[in-house]
Amino acid sequence: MDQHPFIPLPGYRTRPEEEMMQRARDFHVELKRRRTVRHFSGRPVSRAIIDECLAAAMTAPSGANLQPWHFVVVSDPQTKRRIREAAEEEERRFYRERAPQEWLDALAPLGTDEHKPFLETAPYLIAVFSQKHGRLADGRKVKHYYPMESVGLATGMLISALHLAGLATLTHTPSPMAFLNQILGRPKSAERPFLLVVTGYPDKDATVPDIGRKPFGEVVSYV
Ligand code: IYR
Repeated sequence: MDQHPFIPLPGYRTRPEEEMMQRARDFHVELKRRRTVRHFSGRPVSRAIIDECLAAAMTAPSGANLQPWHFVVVSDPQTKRRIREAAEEEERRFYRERAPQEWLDALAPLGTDEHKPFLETAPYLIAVFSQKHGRLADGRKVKHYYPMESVGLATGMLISALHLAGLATLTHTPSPMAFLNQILGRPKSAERPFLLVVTGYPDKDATVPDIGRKPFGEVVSYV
């Protein structure tokens, strides 16, 4: 394949260092306010906002720029119910049989269990799929590289965009998630469900666990 034409870096401008610091700080402060929320209001959210956030997610870097992702935005109540029922069935097995004690102990402080009412209350469930391969117009397969890493980056950008827009999110990973391929009609051979981004306004009585983050110096080293 021919190399793409190369163009001058579009839209880049240098900024005074003070402005850089202010922007970095503002972004940090804003992201620090993001919390995983498990109590959603049923208040509808305009699809245009979701689309804008998805468009932001799709700017993520990806292996060989092959963009190995697909997003299914679910708002249909019947489909949400089917997803809730399937997820709760898996989660029951997880909490009662499959999860090793060590895992249950790690989750205990967060108070999660097999009940997932938010899968019906939240106006949107965004199912993120990672694609092992894509298809050319003529049906030929195109292998994707680093799909998990790429989709992880896009999902991080998606939850940041949704947060910045003023919405609450919950990254939910029912395990196993193969039922999502079936319910949402996505090809099983090419696509793996990555996670569900439960999206909406927080319930007015929403609470979150009082947790923090590791100290900076523990997480960052300079060499
Ligand atoms: N998927 C289960 C369990 C769970 C696992 C992890 I790792 C979490 O950070 C939270 C929950 C559930 O959603 O309840």
